Amino acid sequence: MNKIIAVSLFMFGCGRPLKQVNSDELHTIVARGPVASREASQLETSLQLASANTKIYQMYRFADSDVVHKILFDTSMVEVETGNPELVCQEQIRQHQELLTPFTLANLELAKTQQIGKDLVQVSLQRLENQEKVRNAFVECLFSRSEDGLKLQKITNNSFFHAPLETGESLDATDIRFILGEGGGLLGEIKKSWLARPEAVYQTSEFEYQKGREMFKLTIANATGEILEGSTKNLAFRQTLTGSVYHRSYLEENHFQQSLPLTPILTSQGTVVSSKDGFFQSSGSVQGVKLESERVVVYGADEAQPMVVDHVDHGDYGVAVSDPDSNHAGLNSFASIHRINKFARQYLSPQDVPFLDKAIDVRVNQSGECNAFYTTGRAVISLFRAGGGCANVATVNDVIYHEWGHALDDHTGRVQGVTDGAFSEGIGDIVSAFFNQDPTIGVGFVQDENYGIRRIDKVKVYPRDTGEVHREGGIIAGAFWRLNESLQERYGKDKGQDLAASYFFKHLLFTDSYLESYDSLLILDDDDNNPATRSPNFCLITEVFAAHGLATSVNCEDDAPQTFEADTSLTLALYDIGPEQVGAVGSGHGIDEFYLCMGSQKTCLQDDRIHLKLPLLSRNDERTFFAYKGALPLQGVDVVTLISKDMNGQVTGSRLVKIFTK
Ligand SMILES: [Ca+2]
Ligand SMILES: [Zn+2]
Repeated sequence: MNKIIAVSLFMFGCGRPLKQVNSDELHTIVARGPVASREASQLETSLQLASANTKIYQMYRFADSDVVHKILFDTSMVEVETGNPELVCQEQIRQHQELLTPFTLANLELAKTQQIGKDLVQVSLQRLENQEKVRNAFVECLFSRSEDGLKLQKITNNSFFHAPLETGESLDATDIRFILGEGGGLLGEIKKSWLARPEAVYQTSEFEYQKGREMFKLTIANATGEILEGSTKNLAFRQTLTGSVYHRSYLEENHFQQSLPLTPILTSQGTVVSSKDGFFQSSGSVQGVKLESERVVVYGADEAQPMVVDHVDHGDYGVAVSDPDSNHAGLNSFASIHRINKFARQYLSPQDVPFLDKAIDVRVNQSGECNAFYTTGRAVISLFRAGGGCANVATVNDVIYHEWGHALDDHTGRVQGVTDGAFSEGIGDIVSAFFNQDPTIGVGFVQDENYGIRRIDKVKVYPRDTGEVHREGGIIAGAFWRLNESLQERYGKDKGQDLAASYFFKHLLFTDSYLESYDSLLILDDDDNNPATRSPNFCLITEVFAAHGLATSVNCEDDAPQTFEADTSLTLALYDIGPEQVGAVGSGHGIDEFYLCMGSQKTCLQDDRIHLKLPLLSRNDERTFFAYKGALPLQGVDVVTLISKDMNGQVTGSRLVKIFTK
């Protein structure tokens, strides 16, 4: 009772509630550091759309605002500018001002022009507020320079600070003193300056304080007392964690350094975990890494604890770990699982397959020889040590991908589990072959030999080749490999490979036996939800599967992929406006109306009720721009059709574009 009264008295005495932040939480805020790591998070969350036929080929927006962070230009389409770079830059910023809001050129002052390398020039403009400089706030143009003049490559908008702190707390010097307690080491207010966030500009005060031997800095908005930034003053460079691994197998003369994402790093000041891109921040010295991430945990032979790799090299920009004693077996299998998981994520989401977010156990250097296996239901991959004429399997990536394919099979399908042994072997081989774009499986499995243990481009036919599971698995693996080749013949290398991989991974969601694969592919290929009409690649898919005894041959030819007049001047840029919500800017050459349709051209041009009209934004000599603000219904949509119409509502052109989240 006494205690409660004491607290109440204190609260009244103070005139306002006690702060929820305590000393440890303050330290957590500060541990996030100055806000320098914004790049990666923007790329993760920004929707972008690359389209080949516009000067602007990519734009990145800040994840939580409408403001453009980067505009990348296609220099093959940009006109050469003569004149001095500062004036050209100011003019370009003026022209793109709408995208770069909330600036006006009046708030920007020429700061620096720099030659970068032999033929790049960068012009930096400083952002001002009340005629004072906003800290670290610049807008920059990057030009390539040739004898003819300048070509704009990029406009970068670093004109505001992007504070991720959401403490909901406001503090002043009294509060900080209170939180730190008696002798807490508040060294006082050091300076006032301006900082800008996308939505506002703040006049700020910076406070320094000390904890133990370390000095810290807090930046607080004067008007609200909100903490905008906290950081240590002990300089710790943002570092990259890399590990020695193989592109494909130990047969490569040199192992290479691959960044290790999501990996616990053991330092003299505790454990930190690297980011998805392998970055980390620590002022402690690195002692090793633990091979235990959200995606994979690696165990050595007969060990109950995750493997720790402690052979550490400190470079200028980061830390490289290696495990030469075991030929990098642990690191290589760790990195291989991350790599193949990332590959599958291009086509399957963790919502579809929660397994992608689950750690799989990998046991390396297992006793026994010449094999590897996956244990169903337990998500464990066992990889044998070298012996009997075979390599250490943890250094043969194809085998790791194959085993991971079994695990994926175990966690997909209308029923979970491995329901068809031959299908599962086929899945493992297809995962390896599609990742490597090579039909040879198991390169390096036999010690020091670069031939694989099997190939999936030899035609095996159902039911002739049924029997032993690996051999029988070659029927479906061969069909998918041929599909991969045929789609590339039809659509070109990139699109063909992408479509084949997309169909393969997605069909696993509802296919339990390879005898169902053909039907599943036709469902995925369908573009009008009508099985009575042939899907765009019906004849191609049927021919491939019939050649492997998995479909009945039909004598037919698909329509040419492009059946409507294409207008390649149509472009679309998407940007985030909130969680899973996007807005759009469309443009086209000399067009009157711009429509967006979720789906393929064929569907969209047959049914104009499903068109979404984008309001006119602006027009210049070359292009007309249209903008849609408000959330587009894009969830689950992977293609949209851009449609231009004339004043009379007649379609003048269309273009199919693919949407992907980066
Ligand atoms: Ca159909
Ligand atoms: Zn297998």
